[in-house]
Amino acid sequence: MAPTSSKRVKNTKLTRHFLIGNEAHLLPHPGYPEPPPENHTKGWKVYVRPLPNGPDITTWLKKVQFKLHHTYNDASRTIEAPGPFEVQETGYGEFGVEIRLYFAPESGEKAVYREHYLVLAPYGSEEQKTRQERENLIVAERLETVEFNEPTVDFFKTLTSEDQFNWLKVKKGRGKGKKPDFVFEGDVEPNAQLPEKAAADTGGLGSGGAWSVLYERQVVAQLREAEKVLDASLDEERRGMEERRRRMEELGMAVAAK
Ligand code: SLL
Repeated sequence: MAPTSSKRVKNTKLTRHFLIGNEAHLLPHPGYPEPPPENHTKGWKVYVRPLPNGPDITTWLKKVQFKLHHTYNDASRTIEAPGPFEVQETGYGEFGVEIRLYFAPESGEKAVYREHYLVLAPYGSEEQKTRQERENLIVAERLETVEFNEPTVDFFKTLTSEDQFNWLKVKKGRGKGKKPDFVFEGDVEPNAQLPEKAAADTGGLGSGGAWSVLYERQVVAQLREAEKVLDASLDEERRGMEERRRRMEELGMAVAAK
């Protein structure tokens, strides 16, 4: 591997969205020990996951540490990439799971902390609770965001690479050289997040590439420019109106003075 560059890409912020949550079932439930451990009435799984159609999170997420309630043996559970970043357990009570996210080494970023409070009992409207009970499934998850400000050059490269979407694609035979081609099949498309840069983007507006963050920035810049022009002409219009009003007043006074 090439030596890691600590050079940073200026004026650039990359964000990644992902999910933190838990699912829970009343025991007994398939996939959990039977009989359940004494006093344990719930089976649950706490997790850090990519968005269903989003880029691969292992591009930036290399390790997740889940810290459970101290009543658990080995309360600290560490999951390395490629994951899945999840911990399955049984228990009786809810508590806050402490979650530490560790980033790719080339990012030079320190680990960040999140907390997820386990939800093991039905919640929401009566209708929602009834459904959760009927399905014996509770899901409590939320959208999370990490921001990488002025990422290192190497990290920027991995975070803008097309490969991040390969996990949504199907391997198709062999492409040019030795690499397999990855192609989208069915209705799975990476639509949850704009790619930083369109695959075939040669830069510039109207270059025919897909919508991307780069393209979006250019459009925003153009709109700002247009807004400035419009503001200037509005100002001019306002000055003109003021001038006309002043002259009419003068005329009116001239007429009244006669
Ligand atoms: C509560 N404050 O009382 C919480 C504590 C404890 C969670 C929740 C069993 C651990 C084990 C378990 O569910 N601990 O027996 O290994 O609701």
